[in-house]
Amino acid sequence: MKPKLMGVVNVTPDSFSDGGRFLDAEAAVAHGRELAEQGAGILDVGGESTRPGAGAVSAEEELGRVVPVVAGLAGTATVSVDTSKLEVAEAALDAGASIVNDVTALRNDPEIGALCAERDAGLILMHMLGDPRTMQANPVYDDVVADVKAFLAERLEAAVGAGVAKERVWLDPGIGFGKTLEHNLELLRRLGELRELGRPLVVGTSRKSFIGKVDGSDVGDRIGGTIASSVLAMAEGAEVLRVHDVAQTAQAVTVAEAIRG
Ligand code: HH2
Repeated sequence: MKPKLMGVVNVTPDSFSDGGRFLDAEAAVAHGRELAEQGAGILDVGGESTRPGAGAVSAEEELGRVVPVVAGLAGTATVSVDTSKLEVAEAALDAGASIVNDVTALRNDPEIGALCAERDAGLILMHMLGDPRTMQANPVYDDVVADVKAFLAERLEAAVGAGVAKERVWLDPGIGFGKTLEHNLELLRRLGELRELGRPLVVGTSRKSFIGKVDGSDVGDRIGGTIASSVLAMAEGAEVLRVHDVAQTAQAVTVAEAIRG
């Protein structure tokens, strides 16, 4: 099955790859519309950077960044909000988002589970070791794939316990979130094992530093690595690919799908 593309719409001054460029809400909405035209079926709007070492943002500030962009994009595509804060998730759902993308998998604000249940919203649960300030310090796993799988299984249970329909939950191994280069490569190589959890997999490799660690490329020059990793994730069963470069990834996915038949 051809995966859906989730286009990244960052409204932050400090995102690692496009920080500051779309701070202006109007520009962010225009960017989101362009990504939808290029083939993004989902637009992921985020107002807090999760870059390693990034500073925290208040709920008020994050809300101010995210809500006008969600409202401007609702109706253009399915909108997800990339947040770990209950207030921001709630305001974004009010403004027209239908998915909450929580990179803390309900650990920061467990009540996001009840909110999604009540609104029948989709929920993305992502694996992260530690938090963005500390996650890259010295990540250690017994077996990174087994550990991530056990974590996601436990978080899926927590979401279902909070009332979220299992069918509304998507799972994400969290490429780059508390992982060494080897951890990231191993997760991508063995992604298929996570399909045993029985939920669609979301994978975000776009422009991430593991690509630069493989070939020395800078963040602005990682489209090739993004496409290679996205297409291999697709071959391993990823159903959603979270990317900045939608047009190029859409072409890659379309050609890969044509070859697979
Ligand atoms: N990666 C980032 C942010 N949110 N959400 C999911 N589900 N999966 C990911 O892999 C993921 C995510 C980091 O990328 P980006 O949004 O470009 O950077 P920043 O967090 O600095 O805005």
